Amino acid sequence: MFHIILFGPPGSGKGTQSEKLITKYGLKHLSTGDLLRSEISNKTPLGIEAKKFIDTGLLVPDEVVIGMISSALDTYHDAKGFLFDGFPRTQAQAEALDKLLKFKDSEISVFISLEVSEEELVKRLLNRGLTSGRTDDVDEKIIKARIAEYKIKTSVVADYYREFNKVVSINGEGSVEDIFHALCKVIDARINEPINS
Ligand code: B4P
Repeated sequence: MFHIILFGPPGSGKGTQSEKLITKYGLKHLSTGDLLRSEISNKTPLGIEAKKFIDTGLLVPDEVVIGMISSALDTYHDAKGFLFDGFPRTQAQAEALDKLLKFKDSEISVFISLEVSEEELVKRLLNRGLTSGRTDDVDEKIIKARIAEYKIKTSVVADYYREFNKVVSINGEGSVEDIFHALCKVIDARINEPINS
């Protein structure tokens, strides 16, 4: 099985590139952001709770997102691999994911980090906020809170995977097509490599 983590700050293009990558590589897309937004629009108890965090730019508690990913892994047990988008976002989530994959005799194949300047992130998210209907994209203060939360809690996740030699950084600024090609180059170089080689 081939599993990718697509990593980066809010607005770095994880969702945009994930759509293209799953089509090309036939992986199952697991976006915790999409899963949470679906819970919110269905007004489930989990969604009502998660909305309070998302609307203020904070991360949703670890146990909530780990539970969601755990059940998605069970649901899609016959997938040929997963593309994790927006997960893991804390070290606790990274450790939990490693354990869940170990149960399946599997592990993360590559961790790809999209690098984008803060100025560009704010511009992209405000721009998306004009049409997305996402409450977390319309207010610059909330966007800045999301970026701060990323710096404090999420950027350390790259250090965690760096210890296992799995991290590759990609410039996330430029055209969507150019970034996609850079991602494919990294993936193609690893996809036929035996794990731990
Ligand atoms: P997410 O849904 O993961 O979303 P995101 O970080 O906003 O965006 P992404 O990086 O996917 O950006 P996109 O491609 O869309 O998280 C939302 C919230 O959910 C979090 O703040 C948190 O509260 C909660 N949450 C989610 N997962 C969690 C977890 N694991 N633990 C705890 N809480 C969690 O791109 C953004 C914009 O840029 C788009 O408009 C796009 O068109 C544009 N764009 C993309 N690529 C571009 C390019 N190359 N050039 C110009 N524009 C580009």
